[in-house]
Amino acid sequence: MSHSPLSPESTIQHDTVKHDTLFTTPLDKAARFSFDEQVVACFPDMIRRSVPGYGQVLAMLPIFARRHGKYRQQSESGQRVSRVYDLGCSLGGASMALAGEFASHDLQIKAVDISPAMTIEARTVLSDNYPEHDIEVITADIRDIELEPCDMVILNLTLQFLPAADRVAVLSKIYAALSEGGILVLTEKTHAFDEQYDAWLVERYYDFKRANGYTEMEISGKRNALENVLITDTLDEHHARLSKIGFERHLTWFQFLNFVSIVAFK
Ligand code: GEK
Repeated sequence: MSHSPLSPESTIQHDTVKHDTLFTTPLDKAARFSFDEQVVACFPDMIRRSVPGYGQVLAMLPIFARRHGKYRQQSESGQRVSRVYDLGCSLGGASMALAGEFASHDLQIKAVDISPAMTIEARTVLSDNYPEHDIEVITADIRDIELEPCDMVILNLTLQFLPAADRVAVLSKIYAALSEGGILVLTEKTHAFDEQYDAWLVERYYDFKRANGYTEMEISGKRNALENVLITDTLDEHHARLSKIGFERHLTWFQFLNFVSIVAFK
């Protein structure tokens, strides 16, 4: 399968991708969003229709990797490689975007997700599409794993699912693992500190979802299910935390409504 790197559609295209109909029936109030088989089946459709700029962010990852992955690491066979972590990989959309733009021997990708339903599918999709590439899909909690020295870490819409108290520890571990010259790409849903701005951004975000075919019931069902599961920070909080951890330079390179992506340089 080939993807046009700058196409917003450059995400996983399965023959079996289901349309996201998860919240078309009223949910039990206590139902919480979880990354199970039901979500896996419609995930590529869901993420493209729910995350403004998802395709554009993925498309830039190989471009960043080319600039900052300088073959600083060594693979098991002794080859110089750029090692990239895709943390909270879901179905491996970011890993797919990277593998598609690199020769198999240049990159070593380690894709990690806590949900076995996600990693089972990610393993199949990645090995079907890039059988020659050095890609390991690991089922684990990113709070528990040790990271090998690496050139780039991708946290694409993942940090927001960790308890707030655990975020510094995970980011510190990433900072420690990155080689000098390496980067962290951190993409997150955020909220604005100012209530009026926040209300405007949230309303326009719901307009974005409506424009992508979601109904009022689906929008409110998802909002309720994500309550206390997806906990956003403000953009300022993200930058302050990165500084505190030790990143001297970090900038917001992408913003689309309440979704932002930051690059932090080691
Ligand atoms: C993409 N990055 O397509 N450890 C590991 N994984 C976790 C943890 C944890 N502690 N908590 C949540 N996850 C992807 C999209 S989705 C974003 C990322 C979304 C995983 C969770 O299982 C899910 O697969 C992923 O983080 C978040 O580029 O659905 O909005």
